[in-house]
Amino acid sequence: MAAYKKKKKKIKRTQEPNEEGQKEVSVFPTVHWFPGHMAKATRMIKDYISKVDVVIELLDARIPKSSSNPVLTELIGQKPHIVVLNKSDLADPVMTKAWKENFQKEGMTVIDITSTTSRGIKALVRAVEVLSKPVIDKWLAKGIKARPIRTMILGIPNVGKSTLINTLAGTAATRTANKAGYTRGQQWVHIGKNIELLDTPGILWPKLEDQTGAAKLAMTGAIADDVVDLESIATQLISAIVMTDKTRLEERYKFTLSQEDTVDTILTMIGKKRGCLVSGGLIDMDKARRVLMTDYRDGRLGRLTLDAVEG
Ligand SMILES: Nc1nc2c(ncn2[C@@H]2O[C@H](COP(=O)(O)OP(=O)(O)OP(=O)(O)O)[C@@H](O)[C@H]2O)c(=O)[nH]1
Ligand SMILES: [Mg+2]
Repeated sequence: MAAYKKKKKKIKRTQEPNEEGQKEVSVFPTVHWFPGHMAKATRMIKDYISKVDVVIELLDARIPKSSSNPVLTELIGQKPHIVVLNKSDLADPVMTKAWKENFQKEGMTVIDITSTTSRGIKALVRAVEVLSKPVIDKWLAKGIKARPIRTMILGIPNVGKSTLINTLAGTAATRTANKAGYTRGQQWVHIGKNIELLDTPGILWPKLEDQTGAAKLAMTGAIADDVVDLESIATQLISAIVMTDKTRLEERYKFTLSQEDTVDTILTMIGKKRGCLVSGGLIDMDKARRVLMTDYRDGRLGRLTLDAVEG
């Protein structure tokens, strides 16, 4: 976390023309934000990827497109590769099905799981076994004695890599935390006799050029709150919820919304209901924004997928 905090002072909102030539307010700094530990982790992953037989790429089922790291896609290359949509308990099941079909159409092996409850874990182990069979057959053909299959779990920060490994191993072997950027070192874990798994630190990519995608990474908790423009992120999240189903907000915070309500009036009401006050009885809008974001991340505003399948 220290790395994030150090960079905080350098953040400024930049304005860049979008495709239509209009000025778009950037919600993230496009320079000077990539933490040093992520650059280091990227180098470590590059070193290790050649040593593993199968790669498990963990995506967030709420944002399968925005949580796909182009740097990892490039590093994975042609390696046997399983796409795993985690946190499917927080995603819209109809959208998850559509995303799975979309990945399958592209020839990918894809599985949706909830690593906190073990849902989908057996299917994942089976998929690792299926993908490793040709590798083992090759060893046998060459007369090489089989060793356990080595796999590596890759993904953005906070997507649930360590939780998945813990669940697979049936222990609390690796550390987990509900904040971005927790795992720092390398840790191999044995799954039965035949599979070895490497946990890796979550990484993002240096240039978060797609501002909408970056905002979704922030909404779901992959980017630490202290490096984002909270006002912009909360505004986009409220808009996404209202567009999907405004009763989610009404039921959670016990108020009724009208046509006249704006993001500010909604946040003010959330702040009032949750006692987010500063002296003089004013609403602490940042605190209200954090309440909203935490509620979304923890599924208290219902299952909401933010990336739609295109085409
Ligand atoms: N609802 C839900 N929460 C999950 C799921 N998987 C993980 N989490 C939660 O997400 C948070 C982050 O999990 P971690 O396993 O630490 O994530 P990580 O990818 O290892 O994070 P870094 O090591 O920081 O990159 C924790 O609070 C987990 O309990 C899931 O399937 N559903
Ligand atoms: Mg971790």
